[in-house]
Amino acid sequence: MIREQSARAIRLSSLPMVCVAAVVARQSAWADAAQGSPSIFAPASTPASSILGLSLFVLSITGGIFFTVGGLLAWAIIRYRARRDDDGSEPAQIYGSTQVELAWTVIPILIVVVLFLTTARIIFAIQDAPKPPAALDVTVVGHQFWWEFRYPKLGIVTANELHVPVSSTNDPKPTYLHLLSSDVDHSFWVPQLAGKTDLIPNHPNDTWIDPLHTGVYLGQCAQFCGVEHAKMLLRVYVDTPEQFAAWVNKQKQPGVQDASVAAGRHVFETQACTNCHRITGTAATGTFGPDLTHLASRATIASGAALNTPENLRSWINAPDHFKPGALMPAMQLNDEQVDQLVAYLTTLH
Ligand code: HEC
Ligand SMILES: [Cu+2]
Repeated sequence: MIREQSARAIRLSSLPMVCVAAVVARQSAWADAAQGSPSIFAPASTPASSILGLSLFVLSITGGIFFTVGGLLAWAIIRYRARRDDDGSEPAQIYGSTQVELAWTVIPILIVVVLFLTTARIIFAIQDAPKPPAALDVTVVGHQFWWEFRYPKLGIVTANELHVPVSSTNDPKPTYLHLLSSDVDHSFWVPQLAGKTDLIPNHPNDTWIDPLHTGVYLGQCAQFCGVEHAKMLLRVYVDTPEQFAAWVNKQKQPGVQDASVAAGRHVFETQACTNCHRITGTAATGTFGPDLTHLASRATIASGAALNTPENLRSWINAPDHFKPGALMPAMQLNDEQVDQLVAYLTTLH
């Protein structure tokens, strides 16, 4: 019975070890699947790497404390358990020990000071990083429930899918993000690129990323901002310098004018769509919803809620609630022909 109990105690006390081992094993799997898996264990940018380094440091110190305290506790429980031949008398009672009390006061204070200083050092290293002249500036505006991206120096406005150039240690090309909100609190979080930074109304925040590998990095609004908060996803495309230049060139063009879809454009321009959406080169100048000038260049619609396919566009226009119950775009009550024409038009907007 007793042997069984101690075996169980050992099994329980080794549980956290097993968890840590599992996390470490998964970590290499995550690193392989780096892209597409929004994992803090596969950093691809300096701020994210610094934060992971700090987390592992804190985890190793707190893990050390956990195993020391847990181990001593388990040892005391087993070593001094009740035995059949106990006479029931109390053990000797000892009060006050200056050494022991000093030790358990001073050591924790030192540990907290070390954790505090290393954390503060990383926070300031990220916040105060000097901005190189080659840095790209992007203004990110949080909306219920989508992201607006403005490139003030390039004259580009887009939504939900951020394009940035790849950076390297020799030739740093970081992207500096200026974070604003048009309504409530949101939080910009792409775990592989940087820590969370909130977008607060009337309180601009700044952060930066310097992605070191090309690819798509996924993220998500990390602050509850309303019913559709969970479907306020982020995609960051890290492009080669050539891909990025080509993307910039395309985004600077006004909306494609394709005569074969003039009927769809007419529906768009004569419905309330124009109050909320902008398509440069048309009468539509609304800013309440995403800029649609280059809608067809995006892989997803509605902030990652659905893939950008003609069928999904049709469902979206008929009933935005189908993908995003509570989305702030109304169902427009158009007939099938109008929706078909609209979808045909929207799919030409490369
Ligand atoms: C009252 C304002 C409003 C009106 C009117 C409106 N929309 Fe929207 N639209 C929005 C908002 C807000 C979103 C973003 C929803 C989200 O992702 O949560 C949106 C998203 C979209 C998207 C997805 C864009 C993207 O990049 O993800 C498309 C396409 C779209 N609207 C088309 C239309 C069309 C076509 C009409 C007219 C038939 C229309 N909208 C009318 C507000 C509006
Ligand atoms: Cu949000």
